[in-house]
Amino acid sequence: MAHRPGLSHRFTHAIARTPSNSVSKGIRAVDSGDPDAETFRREHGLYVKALQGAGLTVDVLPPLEAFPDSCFVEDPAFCLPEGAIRLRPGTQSREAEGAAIRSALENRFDTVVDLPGQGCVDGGDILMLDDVILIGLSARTNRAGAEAFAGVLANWGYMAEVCETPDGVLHFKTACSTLGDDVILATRVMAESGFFGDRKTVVVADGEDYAANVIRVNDAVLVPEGYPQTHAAIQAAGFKTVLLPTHEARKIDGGLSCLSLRFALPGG
Ligand code: CIR
Repeated sequence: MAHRPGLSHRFTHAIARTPSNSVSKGIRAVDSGDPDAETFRREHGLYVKALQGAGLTVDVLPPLEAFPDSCFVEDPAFCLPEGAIRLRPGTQSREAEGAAIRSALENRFDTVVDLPGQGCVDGGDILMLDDVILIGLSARTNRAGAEAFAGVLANWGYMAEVCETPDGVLHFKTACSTLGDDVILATRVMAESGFFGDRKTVVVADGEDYAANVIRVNDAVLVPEGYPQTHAAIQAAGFKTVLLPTHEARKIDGGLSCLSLRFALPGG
């Protein structure tokens, strides 16, 4: 596909969803205590403000008590300037989140398509760069889903590559992010994986793997607070940063990318 400078980080809009009270029951691999819904909503409010501060119009959807993980709107959909794709999350309790987000997608996009077939893809496994879209196979994204998704992308003129997310990592983007401008932030394992070709990588400091999930939004990189060495490395690479608290999201394996769908609409 043609190199599209800024595809990975120049956005005009975002969709987010306020955490429900049931977020305290969100899925987690290791239990380190339930997130507190009030505190989560406070942190989420700062997140939405940071997206707005970076220049985005943010649609904040109401909480969904029936879906504890539904504030992680990145997983049931993927958005491009051409349209939105409803995905099929690869864990049973989250399957119906795709239906729940449809009207919000239709509100912003003329074209909304469903992932064909029966395979599964979580949006957390999709890393959009300026010249390729990487799809990580994981416990949530299977090959059938990845191939069906790559087929939709091909129809829209995008090239995809399928990669293997390292064992023990929830989503591909749990362990890497684009900083934009062909620079990748990655855990050591991901940086050594070969997935990123000859792109420059900034390696997350030892013991700070959670900080591999950041988001570049226009001129700023949103970074979780509490990971000083990784924060310094991102700044040293020349990026302007905004620190945000993600303490409650972290308790249920969520990070900054998971909390929004970000996209650029033609005409802004
Ligand atoms: C889950 O396990 O599905 C949620 N507790 C966390 C989802 C995080 N989403 C993401 O990394 N894209």
